[in-house]
Amino acid sequence: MKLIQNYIDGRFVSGEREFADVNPADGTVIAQVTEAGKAQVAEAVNAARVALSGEWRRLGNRERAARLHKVADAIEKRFDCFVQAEVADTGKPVALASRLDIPRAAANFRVFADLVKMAGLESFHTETPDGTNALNYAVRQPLGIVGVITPWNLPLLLLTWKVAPALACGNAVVVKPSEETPATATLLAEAMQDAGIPNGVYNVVHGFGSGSAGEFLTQHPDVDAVTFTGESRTGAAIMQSVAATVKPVSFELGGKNAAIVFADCNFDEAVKGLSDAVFLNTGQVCLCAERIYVERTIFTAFVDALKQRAESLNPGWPNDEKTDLGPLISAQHREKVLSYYRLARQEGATAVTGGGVRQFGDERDNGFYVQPTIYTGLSESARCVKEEIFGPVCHIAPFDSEEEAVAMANDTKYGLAASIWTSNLKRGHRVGQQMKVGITWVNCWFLRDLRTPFGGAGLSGIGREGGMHSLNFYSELNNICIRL
Ligand code: NAD
Ligand code: 6OD
Repeated sequence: MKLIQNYIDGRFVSGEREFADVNPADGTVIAQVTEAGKAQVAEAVNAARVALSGEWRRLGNRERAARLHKVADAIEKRFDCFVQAEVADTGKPVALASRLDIPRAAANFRVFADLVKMAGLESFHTETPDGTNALNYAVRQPLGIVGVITPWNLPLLLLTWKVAPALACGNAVVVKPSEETPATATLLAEAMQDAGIPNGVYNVVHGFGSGSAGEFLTQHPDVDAVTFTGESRTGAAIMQSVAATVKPVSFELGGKNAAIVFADCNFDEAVKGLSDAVFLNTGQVCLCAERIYVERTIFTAFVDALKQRAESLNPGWPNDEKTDLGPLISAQHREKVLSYYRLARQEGATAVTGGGVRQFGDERDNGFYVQPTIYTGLSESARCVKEEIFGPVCHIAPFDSEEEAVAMANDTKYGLAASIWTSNLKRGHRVGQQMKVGITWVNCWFLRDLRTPFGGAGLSGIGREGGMHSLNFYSELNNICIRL
């Protein structure tokens, strides 16, 4: 059986305990994973500290950037290995991992490598009362050791989205990938070795959250900052954990994202775009639309068209190129999604399509597939309209006026993303600017430019990453004031 190990100080190391890595498509165990105990997490933090005073500290931005490009080269060289590891861990369609997850991992390194070379810094000429004047300028310094904790839905994409800017800024990292998807973080260590990233700069500790590697990392007094993507509830626990040592945090958390579809939209594009926004990655993308508000005059036609798209999806083996809907990540997550399917019925929803488990009559019935599902008829206060489900499911409700649509879209404690579908660009700008979220798309969804601010309001997060926002989080600015 394959063993996925921790990676500490440039070495692949085992630990005291192991846990199983399960293939969500058929429930089989595909690997054993080494769980890092408290002492091993401390070893990783120590290795990172030592690395910070070695060769890594002496490299300028240009040389660090060159090595990050080499990491991207090394990911591309192992493209098929990364795709296969991600597909086996997550059950996502191979076409999706090849198109999105792995290319984005390489792009994350390239973008932040280029950005750190180009980025300027503030400077001010300051007039003083005695007329001698002063020059102020800021320099960027690494934060030190960054603890990186990531989820299972886009494992390598989200891990590298944080590791790449952290390394670009000269930090060392200790990453704790999700226990559900450990493979690609360890594979990335090989790419780091190829690229000449010094030992101790990139470390991986595997394990769980509370009482395991995740908590040991956030509580470690020598970790200088924590960057986390995951559930809002976990964000709250991590916040408590880092409070004692006052670590800066960057949190990318959950969402209950709305889409607003106006009658003047390009109907076919809206249906296609929202089919992706609901069902991509089996609905396991934090940006997915779980609430769709449709102008009443096109409500019935839109519901019918989205139903047709849902029913034309091709659930199947992840490695089949024709598959466009994989399983959910785990038995536990499937039980959570199915509990919302049951709750929707209790709350009085109409199931337009789906609402149950997908059966195949083969080994996939031991995996974690559910039916893509569309509900209508719920009240805006229903729990299924308020709480993040994180599956291939949405609720569609009609609206009569722009004001009503905006009010319903904003009536949530989350604030991650929204999408607006209209041919009236004035309306697109006007409604977009009223959304209480970190990211609004107009006539598109999940269209990314990595220089733009990315993050959420309310329960959806703290801070912004992307472009200069990432460089600002992953570095400490030291302002130098010189009397002239
Ligand atoms: P999760 O919060 O359960 O786990 C995320 C990571 O945190 C895992 O590595 C886990 O082991 C670790 N963890 C759990 N408890 C911890 C603790 N007490 N201390 C330290 N670490 C701990 O999230 P998940 O189920 O893996 O991912 C799904 C969630 O992530 C959804 O809510 C989704 O919306 C959110 N998400 C948000 C974004 C974003 O960019 N905003 C992106 C992807 C996923
Ligand atoms: O595209 C990104 O940079 C990003 N952080 C996406 C998050 C997706 C959530 O599942």
